[in-house]
Amino acid sequence: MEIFGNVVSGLGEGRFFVGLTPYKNKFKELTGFTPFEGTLNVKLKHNFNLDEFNPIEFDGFEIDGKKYFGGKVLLVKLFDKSGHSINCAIVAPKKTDHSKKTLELIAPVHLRKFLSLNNSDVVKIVI
Ligand code: FMN
Repeated sequence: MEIFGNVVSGLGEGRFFVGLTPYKNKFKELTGFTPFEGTLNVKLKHNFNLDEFNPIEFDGFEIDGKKYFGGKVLLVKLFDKSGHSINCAIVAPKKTDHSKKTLELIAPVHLRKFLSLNNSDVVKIVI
């Protein structure tokens, strides 16, 4: 399945969460890569239901009495418009500010740099 969307900016909160050691370790275990500390946001034209693709669930945890939510990840491949690609993963935390039209991606590298992406660039996600 192929999905097209546009690169958009987030609030930069994804970076904080992905940088937390328990999330980092979980993503390493579930995806095989240590995630770059940040997420790439991709806005779609339509709502996206990750559950249709059998995502892997991960549990939340607590640090110093603060609860962090679990969520779901799905391994995908991201392509830029020139056809360059990289294996990465969609992350859907149980609690998020994003609508069902925005996907958050994690990868072993800084995706904006690796694929020279700018806001509004079209990308393809292959599941
Ligand atoms: N938001 C929360 O309020 N509580 C959480 O426990 C939480 N866990 C998250 C875990 C991960 C791995 C990610 C990527 C996000 C999490 N969020 C959580 C969601 C962020 O608050 C935010 O909605 C989202 O990451 C937007 O980031 P951005 O502005 O960088 O796009």
